[in-house]
Amino acid sequence: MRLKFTGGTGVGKSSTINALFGREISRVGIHAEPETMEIKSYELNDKITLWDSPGLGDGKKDPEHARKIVDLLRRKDSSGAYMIDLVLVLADAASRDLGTTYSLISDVIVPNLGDANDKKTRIIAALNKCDAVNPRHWDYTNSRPDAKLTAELDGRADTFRRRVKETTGVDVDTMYYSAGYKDDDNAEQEKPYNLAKLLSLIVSHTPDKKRLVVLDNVSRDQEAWRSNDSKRDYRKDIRDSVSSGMKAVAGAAAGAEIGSMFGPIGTIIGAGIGGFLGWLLG
Ligand SMILES: Nc1nc2c(ncn2[C@@H]2O[C@H](COP(=O)(O)OP(=O)(O)O)[C@@H](O)[C@H]2O)c(=O)[nH]1
Ligand SMILES: [Mg+2]
Repeated sequence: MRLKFTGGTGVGKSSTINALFGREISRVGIHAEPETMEIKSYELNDKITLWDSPGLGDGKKDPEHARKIVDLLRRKDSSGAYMIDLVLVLADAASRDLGTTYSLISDVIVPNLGDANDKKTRIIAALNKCDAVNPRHWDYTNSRPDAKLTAELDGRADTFRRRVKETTGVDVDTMYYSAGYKDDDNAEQEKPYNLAKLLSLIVSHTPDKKRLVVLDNVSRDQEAWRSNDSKRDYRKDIRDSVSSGMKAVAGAAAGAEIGSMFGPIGTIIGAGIGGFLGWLLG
C-alpha cells in the first residue's frame, strides 16, 4: 500500500502517520518549523510505503513542490499500477482560510488522479486538530467534542466537501479528526479522536488486495482507536471492507469469516496483535 500525506506545514501529517501506524516514523515538528523540505518516503516494510511532503503555501518553492506532487500522482510502476494508491489531504480544522488547501485539491491533485473512478477513490480530505477549534467544548478526559462542537465540526466538514464538489465536480470524502498531540517532549500524549473513522475511510479507499496489509500494520495501541463519533460502527465498516477485499481476491478467502482470516496473520506477527484485534473484533 502506497499512501501519500499532503497538506501545509504543521497540519499534523507526521502526527497522523505516527497515530495510525503506532511508531515514531515521522518526526513531529513541535516548533512548527517545516521538518519536511522534500517529498520523503518511509518504508514501513516491503508492503507499506508512506510519502510525506511539504504543503503548498510554504513559500517560493510551491510551484516546484506542485510539480513533484503531480509527477508522483501520475507515475505508474512496472505492473501498470499507480505509484500512489491514495492521497490524504490534511488541513487544519481550526483554520478560517482553507484557500491553499482548496487550490491544492482542485488545481494540483484532482486533475491528476486519473479517470472518474480514480478521482473518487484515490483521495480523502480530512480536517485535523478538531480539538483546537473550540477548546471550551472539548472533553479532554474522554477525547471528544461535546454536542455543540460536534455540530460546528459537522458543518465545517460539510462546507469543505461542498466547496471541493463545486470546483472539481468530484464528491471527495471529507471528515474531521484529531491525531492527538504532545505540547512538548515531556507532556502526556493526548488521545486521538475519529482515528478509527479515518482508518475505515482509508481501508475502503485501498485496493482490494492491499486492505489486509493496511490493517496488519496499524497501531496496536487500543486506546488510540477508542474515541470516535457514533455516526457509524467504524469497526464493522473496517471488518466489512477488509472482508469484501479478501473475497474479491481470486476467491482466496471466499466465504471466510473475518475472524478466521486473522488467525494466520495473528500467528505471524505474534502476541502483539491481540490488543488491536481484540478491539477490532470485540
Ligand atoms: N491540538 C492538536 N495539535 C496537533 C494535532 N496533531 C498535530 N498537532 C500538533 O501540530 C504540530 C505540527 O504537527 P506535525 O505532525 O509536525 O505537522 P506536519 O508539519 O504536517 O507534519 C505539532 O506541535 C503537533 O503536536 C491535533 O490533532 N491536535
Ligand atoms: Mg511533518
